[in-house]
Formats: sequence, C-alpha cells, structure tokens
Amino acid sequence: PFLQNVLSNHQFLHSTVDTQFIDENQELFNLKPTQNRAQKLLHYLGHVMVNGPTTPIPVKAKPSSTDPVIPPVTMGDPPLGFRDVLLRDGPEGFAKAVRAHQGLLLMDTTFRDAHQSLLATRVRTHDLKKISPFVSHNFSNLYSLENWGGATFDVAMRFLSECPWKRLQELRALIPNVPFQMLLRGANAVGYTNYPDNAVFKFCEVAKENGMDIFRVFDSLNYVPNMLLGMEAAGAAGGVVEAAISYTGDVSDPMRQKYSLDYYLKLAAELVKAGTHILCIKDMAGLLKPEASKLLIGALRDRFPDVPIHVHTHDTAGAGVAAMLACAEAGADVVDVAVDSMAGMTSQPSMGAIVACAKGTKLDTGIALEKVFDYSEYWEVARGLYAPFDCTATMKSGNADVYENEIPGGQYTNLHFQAHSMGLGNKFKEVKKAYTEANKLLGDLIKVTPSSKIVGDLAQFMVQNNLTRAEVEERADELSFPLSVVEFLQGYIGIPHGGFPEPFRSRVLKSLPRIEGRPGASLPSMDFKALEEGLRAAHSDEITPEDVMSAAMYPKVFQEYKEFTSNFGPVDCHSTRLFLDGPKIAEEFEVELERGKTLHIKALALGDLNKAGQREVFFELNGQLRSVLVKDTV
Ligand code: 3PY
Ligand code: ZN
Repeated sequence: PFLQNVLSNHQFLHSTVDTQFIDENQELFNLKPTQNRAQKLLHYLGHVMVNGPTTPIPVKAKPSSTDPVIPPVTMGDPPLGFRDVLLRDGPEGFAKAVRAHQGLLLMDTTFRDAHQSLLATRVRTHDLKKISPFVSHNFSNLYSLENWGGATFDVAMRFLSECPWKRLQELRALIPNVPFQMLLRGANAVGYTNYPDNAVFKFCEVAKENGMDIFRVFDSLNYVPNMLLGMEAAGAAGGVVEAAISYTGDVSDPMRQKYSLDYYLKLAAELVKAGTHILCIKDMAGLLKPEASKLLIGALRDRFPDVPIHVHTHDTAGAGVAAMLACAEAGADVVDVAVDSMAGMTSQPSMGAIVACAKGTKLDTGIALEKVFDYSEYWEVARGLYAPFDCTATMKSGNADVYENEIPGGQYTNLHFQAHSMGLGNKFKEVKKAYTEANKLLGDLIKVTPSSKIVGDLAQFMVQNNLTRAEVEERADELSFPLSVVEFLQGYIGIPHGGFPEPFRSRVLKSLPRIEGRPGASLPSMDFKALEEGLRAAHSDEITPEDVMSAAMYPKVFQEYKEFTSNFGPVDCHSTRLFLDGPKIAEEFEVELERGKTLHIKALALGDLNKAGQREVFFELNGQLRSVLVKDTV
C-alpha cells in the first residue's frame, strides 16, 4: 500500500521530486505477491472490525461461532458417476442412460436453489468446497448437482465479492464425477432482462469450458422463441439441454383453463421437436399437487416415452415430498431435492425423506440414508454461519396460500423479508393479496424471474399507493408505473401466453414503442473485443475470458467487484464468520491463502480515531506485528 500511495502521488507522478534513485534501483519493485496479499487480507479484516460487514445484513443475528465438521471421506478417487457417462457418450448417450436407469434419480439443489430460497443466495464457495469431496465420494449416483446460475452469479460478485467462475472451476476440480447443472434464464442468461443473442451463446460456451454440464433453460413467460435461443446456445456449447416448462395454475382444476394440460403438452411437443435432451417441469412456486403431478407427468410420459423427464418444485405449501413421489410414480426419471437441513419451506423437498420413502420400492434411489444424515449435519451447522440471512429468523413455516398467490420460492422469502424489514410484518398477507391482484391485472402470467419481479414490483406499487386492482385499471393512463412493468408491456422480455392484457396495455403505453416478436432479435450484438479492451484499460491486472463474461452480464457489479478485490484481495479464503463479522480482539486464527500457504493471524487492537478519520488496526501475522490504516465510515 505504501508503494501504491507513492506511485499515485501527484508530486511523484509530475517529477517535482527526485525519483532517479527509483529508476536506478528497479529491485525496489520486486514486491513479494504474498506479502501484498497478506496486507490486503489484513486490510479487509481491519475494515470489517472498524466498519462492520461489507455486505448488507437483513436480519439482526450473528453468524454462529461453531464451524461445521466435515464428515470423513475415503481415500482415493471417487466412484464413477453420470458425468463419466456424459463424458464418454455425449449428451444423447447421457439422456439414454438416464431414461434407462432403474429407480428414481435425484438432482441435489443444496448448492444453488436451496440457499437461494432460504439464505438469500449467500452461501460462499468456502463452505461449498469443504463438503464437495464428501459429495463426490458419497453421492456419485446423483443425476446432477445444481450449483450455478439463477441468482448465484450476481450475488457471488455483488454481495460475496467472489468470482462465480472461480467457484465453478474449484467445485469442478473437487467433484469430477457428478454432472453439474445450472439454471439458465433463456435469453436472460443469468440476468433480469434479455441479452443480445451472441452474449447468450458466448456465456454458455464459457460456462461449458469451465465445467458446466447440464443447462436447465427456461423463459419466464414460456415464450418459445426465447427458450429456443437458450437451448441452441446450450447445445452449441456442447452442453446437455434441459428445456424447462415453467408450471403455473393447476392442471387438476377444471376451472383453471388458461394453463391447461393441453397447454403444457403442446409446449412440450415443441421443445421435444426442437431436440431437447431432457424435458423439465419447473414448478418454481410449488404448485404441482400430487393429483396434478399424476395427470401432467403421466400424460407427458405417454406422449414422449423416450425423453427423460425431470421435475423441479418448491416445498412452500408442504406437499413437495408427496408431489415428487407422485411424479416419480407417474414416470418422472429425476426429481429435485435439497439435503434435509437445507430443505422444506420455500426450498426443495427433503432428500432424506424421499430417499427413505423410496427405499425398497421400484423407485429406490440407491443413496445411503446414513450419508444423507452426515451431509445434513454438515449443512445444519454451516447454515448457522448464515444466520444473518436465514429466512427462519422471521418465517416460521410454509403456507398453503401459495396455491392462491403463486409466488415462486425465492421471491416468497424475499417478499417476506421485505415486509418485515419495512415494519410491515403483519402486512405480508396484504402484500401476497396485492401480488395476486397484480398478476390478474397483467393477464395471469407465468411467474418466475424476471416476470415474477414485474408482478412483485406492481404489487409493491399498489400497496405503497393504496390502490386496488379496479383503481389501477381505471387510472392506468395517468399512474406512473414502475419501469419494469412498463417495459414488460412494451415487450422487453417477450410475449406472454394469451397476449398482453388489453385495454390495460394500450392505456399504460400510449405512444411508447412496442417490440414485435423476440426481443433479442432486435438487440445489436455485443462487441466482446471492445468490451475486453475497455476492461484491460480500466483494470491493470489480467482480464480473463470469464471476466469479460461477468462484465457482459453485470457491468456495474463487475466493476465494483474489481475495485473491492484491488483493495482487499480475494476474500474467499476467509472463513464465513470472519468474512461477515471479522475477528474479535485477541482472537487467533489461520487463513489458508492457497494450498500449503497458511497465515497465522492474531487480532491485537483497534487504535483511536485519528484526524484523518482513520483507525490503525494491529495484528500479529506469523509472529510479526503488522498494522493497517482503515477509514472509519461508521
Ligand atoms: C431463478 O431464476 O433464479 C430461479 O430460481 C427461478 O426459479
Ligand atoms: Zn426453484
């Protein structure tokens, strides 16, 4: 830092000081990278000690001080798994093997959707890596491990200050035998709006190169042109294409005709015709009741006997285990579960429950229940580290009202948090009611990221302005609607099933332009060369193809992430408690910078506030006194 300060000093740069000795002694610049990294690491810890967490903390709870115990793992290579089949036989051969498999296969969502739904997506690579060898050795017969995509990409950089690509690379190295699965929001990739086509293609290509195997592709309106784009991109990258139909309504209710059995069957036929390797029913809100499961999965099984069927759900109402068993009985090949301690409520149904219920039947998963218990114990304790984000701080149970409001799992948790943090805890019911009304106003949409956010924005607007559905309809031409709602009506994310709601749309848009057809088709291609050059100019360190993709998806978030790491270095080496809360005075701990390079640190003292508004924070680092100056911003 001293040298950095010198090098950016105005006088120094403008040669009003004699710097000849520097020119003559270039060895002054031979700084040891580890020393520099260690200093940044202390800077981070000092910063947290002085100013508190660097990430917003929604809940007043401290991370637990107990670290999870990693269950023992046998020596040697892990057993072969479905990834070995995929590498050997390609996506088609993989799909055939999945379809031919006897018994029920599982996808484990613990590394993605489960913590997206329960812990605001905050689980860090640090804690995922620790349990990865155990997963590889004991869950080698999983269909896949969902560990990427959805909100994880954005949150990794924005709130955890870590690189999502590095997560993928590191997990890949630790779990070579289980296929990795990601959630791709079709033409929205891992963002909230449509990207140019070439960005979606490039994203999939780089994801595949970094170890991604299966791409679950959905579109938030089930808008087929957007889905086809995502499927093509995943397929062109050499990935397994898992086209996902987002499920809403209730096919077992004859009164609900907009999303009927026929609607789903027709959609499935289009996706199968387009060559999907796997067909997925994505029940993002947990609306698929056992009776509906029988009807829908039974009909799909009959119609497409050779296509593997994979079902995703959330357990918000509490019927997830029953529904997934009904799906399996009706012919689904794979269902989604999360490990017990990360399951239930707005997350996926419990792995242990399904493994136990299927045991000894024709659906037997072949997974050892004792290993599920060990896995669950790890996560039960690890979950305590994320107490500041845990939805159970306020949410105590699931709720069958989801069958009415149809709010997706992750969003249900978010809205619950928001209602509480705004002091509207007892108004959650009202928020849910407004969501139901907002959905009707918009024509009864499929609701999943990003269409769910649009409905949520409209609901919030209605609650804040105390407006009923009838009032919004009546005053549609004079109200200032949230931008997301206006853009949705302009056609920015595609065309909803049954078309846009009229006359509401025309009254809101008036003369605003409308996009005809697939939005990505009219977006100019992204200039990756220019983007890369810009990044190289802005950041002195090396820019990788992965960085370019991060910047393509989230330009501002990536910029902030780079600024953060140039100050604090990579922070994924810190344990989660230290990352969130920093050390206590006199606490001694170790930080592994890289394999074989461990720093022994003791936090010694916090200095007084100086005139420049800074505090000196003192540490002992490998036995030597070190200090960092931190601006006190509290
Ligand atoms: C996401 O898009 O992040 C989802 O989890 C949708 O269900
Ligand atoms: Zn989900």
